[in-house]
Amino acid sequence: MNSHRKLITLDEFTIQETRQFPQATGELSALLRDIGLACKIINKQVLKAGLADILGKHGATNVQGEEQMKLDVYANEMLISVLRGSADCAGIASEENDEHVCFAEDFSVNSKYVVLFDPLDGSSNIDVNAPIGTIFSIYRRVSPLGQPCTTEDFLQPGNKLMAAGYVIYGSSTMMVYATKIGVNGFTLEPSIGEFCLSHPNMKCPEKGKIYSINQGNTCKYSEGTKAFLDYCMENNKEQGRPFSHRYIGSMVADMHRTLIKGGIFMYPADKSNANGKLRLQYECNPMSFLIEAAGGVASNGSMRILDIVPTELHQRCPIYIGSKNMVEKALSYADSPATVA
Ligand code: AHM
Repeated sequence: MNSHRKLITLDEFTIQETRQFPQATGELSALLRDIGLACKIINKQVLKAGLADILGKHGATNVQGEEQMKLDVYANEMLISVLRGSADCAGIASEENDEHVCFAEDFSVNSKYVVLFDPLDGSSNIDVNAPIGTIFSIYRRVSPLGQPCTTEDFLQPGNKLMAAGYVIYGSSTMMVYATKIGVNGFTLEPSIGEFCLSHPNMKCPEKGKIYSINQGNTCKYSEGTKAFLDYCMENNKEQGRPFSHRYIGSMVADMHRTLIKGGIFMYPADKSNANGKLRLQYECNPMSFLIEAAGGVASNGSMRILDIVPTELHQRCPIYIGSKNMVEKALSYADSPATVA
């Protein structure tokens, strides 16, 4: 790294961003910093994941006599604990909890925002040391201040999001988040324990060449999805050869690549899952908000994901997301790809 280049930390960046808006109170920025803090603590634990068997199996006690927790449970509890202590969060909803949690402290009931998260997405990848991540999103609550938050605060469509993003625990740890003004990425500098701006103003390439899907499920896909996959595997018009296929099976990692290199990530409906697998409020909406802020496109096969009005906290949603050219191409095969054959 050029030693003369000024390091801009996440904290400094969010403060500078707030100053651009004279009416901003700094509460949203503070919340982003709190999420960053929780994820730094989770990262420390993720780095030790391979040592679980050495330190003691889950359900057992480790050498310090502390009970070992599954990493996704640990991540969930850490996010809840940090956000409960935050002056800027009225409550949370987590993929790991059946119901939302309202924080009862005096400062919480007067907080403007609620946070939704998938604490450890792609957790089946932990055992094989592949990238995993935390996905988060922030809504301004619709319930009155001074009272506990309500279900309605968490069932808002993605087009009402104030901010959303993810932390990827990969070969380096990065936090990428979007507000309506753009997408920025911060790499964790382990020696100082700070997220530092490394990817300013991220844009998803308009044209991509990579498709990302669990192709092993092809027999269950609709005829439209199968036809699009055939197209991806042919010498297509765009590049005169087939597209490349990449699938990590960890949405954060597959989306991080899609954001940087372009392409399409899909988790369509199939014969066994009429709405696909991924959750609207914890995975599809935050990623759709982020990719749109980066110039990309996100659809459920028939409509913009951000315009779907959620009816349940844990509802699932098919997703086609990424570079404009590839998502539009996939949707052109929509007889529809979201419709199960
Ligand atoms: P999880 O909540 O159990 O981690 O599942 C979510 C993950 C996503 O990260 C990923 O895109 C998808 O499930 C992979 O599913 P599949 O193994 O069916 O391809």
